[in-house]
Amino acid sequence: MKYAILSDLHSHYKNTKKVLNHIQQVAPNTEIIGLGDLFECKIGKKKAKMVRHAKLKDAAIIDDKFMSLLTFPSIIGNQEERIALVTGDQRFLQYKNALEIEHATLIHGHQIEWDKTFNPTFPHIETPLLFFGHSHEAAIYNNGKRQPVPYNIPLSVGHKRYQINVGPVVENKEWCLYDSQEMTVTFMQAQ
Ligand SMILES: [Mn+2]
Repeated sequence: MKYAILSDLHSHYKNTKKVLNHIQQVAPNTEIIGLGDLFECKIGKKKAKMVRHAKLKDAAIIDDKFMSLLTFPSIIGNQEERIALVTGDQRFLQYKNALEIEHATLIHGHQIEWDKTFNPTFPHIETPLLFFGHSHEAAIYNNGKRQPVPYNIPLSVGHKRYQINVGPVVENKEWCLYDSQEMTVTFMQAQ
């Protein structure tokens, strides 16, 4: 089965549309899954500690045009958690913390421990592959060791342990194609 995995949309209509079009073009009939931060919370981390019962329009960037693109399942990101916190709107908590697909675990990445230089310490998981986002930087690690990101070339992952940061939709229009039959991962970028 083929999966198109995308993360960190941050309510960006144009780039999300471009990524979805690119997926449609190069990998039609692919199962699309989001890794969270679908929406942009307008209230910062610090301020959010003090804010409750905010109006949705004051707390998040959400419009019908962008909503109409969200036809695929997603897990939860820190933006959804914060929007739910400051507005009390439970709809933003409808997403799971993690999802397991064939040989792969999907998380947003805010559950990962990041040091000051944004080096992640990965949690122990059952599957060989871990897909995540959050830091807005595509990356691939084999057993925790970082390697250069190959774009547009299917990387054969076999059943080795790889941790894959799919990169952000919002700045870079990036996404990953995962083929669970061939066991390949391809980093993609829409133009
Ligand atoms: Mn994000």
